[in-house]
Amino acid sequence: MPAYTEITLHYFDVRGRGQFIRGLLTQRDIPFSDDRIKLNANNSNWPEIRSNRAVSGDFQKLPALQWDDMIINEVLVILAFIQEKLGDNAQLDEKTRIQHAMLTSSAFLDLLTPCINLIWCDIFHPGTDVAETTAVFKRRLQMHLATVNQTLQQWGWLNAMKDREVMVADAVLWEALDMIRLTCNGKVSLDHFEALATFYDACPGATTFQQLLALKPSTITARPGETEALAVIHESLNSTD
Ligand SMILES: N[C@@H](CCC(=O)N[C@@H](CS)C(=O)NCC(=O)O)C(=O)O
Repeated sequence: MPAYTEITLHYFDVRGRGQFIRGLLTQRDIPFSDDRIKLNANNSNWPEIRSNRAVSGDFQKLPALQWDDMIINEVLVILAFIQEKLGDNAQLDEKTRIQHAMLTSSAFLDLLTPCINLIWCDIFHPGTDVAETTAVFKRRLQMHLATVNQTLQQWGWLNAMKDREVMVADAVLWEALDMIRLTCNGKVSLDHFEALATFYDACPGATTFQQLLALKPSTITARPGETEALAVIHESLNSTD
């Protein structure tokens, strides 16, 4: 990657859909400006920030990644772009490249995004039964975790991971597992998912990811009252088997 590249990540000052980008760029020693956008108490400053496309990009959502004169929206597109720019695609054969892309997509869409949606559920879906939504979330999450666990074993992910740099898929999967831990307060355990449990502990990026979070502790989402919303979710999980 040329040394003169100027990179800015515009994202809210939360973990959400952006922390894994911060984690990956940090782990890979890529200098970037971490534009952490602070929302006020009721998020009322967002419309003005949103309308500034130099920050929010063509799709007026975050994250938006500024890479020299280009601004990129859409997490999966941003991640594919970074993977290419870091030169990682060139390190992987075609089959492995596709595996990385599939794992990135599934970790983001099937594991991480549902945590965010659950935390926001009663705001985005007024009148929703949070306990029932949480029970459905838990069942589906456990199914996805079992699938990803089996797939990592089949692909020999843990062994392959030792011989290469930390890549996009690792960063997203690690963040998804950590977000699940916080969202579920330990009620969805990795104990039965050996490959995932080993990955979570032994991923070579884990120390960097944890250090970054310790340095700048953040809520998972920008939902007002996230702590209280999580307490309701945890209580709901306590009453499911
Ligand atoms: N499809 C987009 C979704 C991005 C998204 O929903 N971002 C949220 C923050 S995590 C956002 O910008 N919300 C404000 C809004 O939708 O107005 C992606 O994958 O990047």
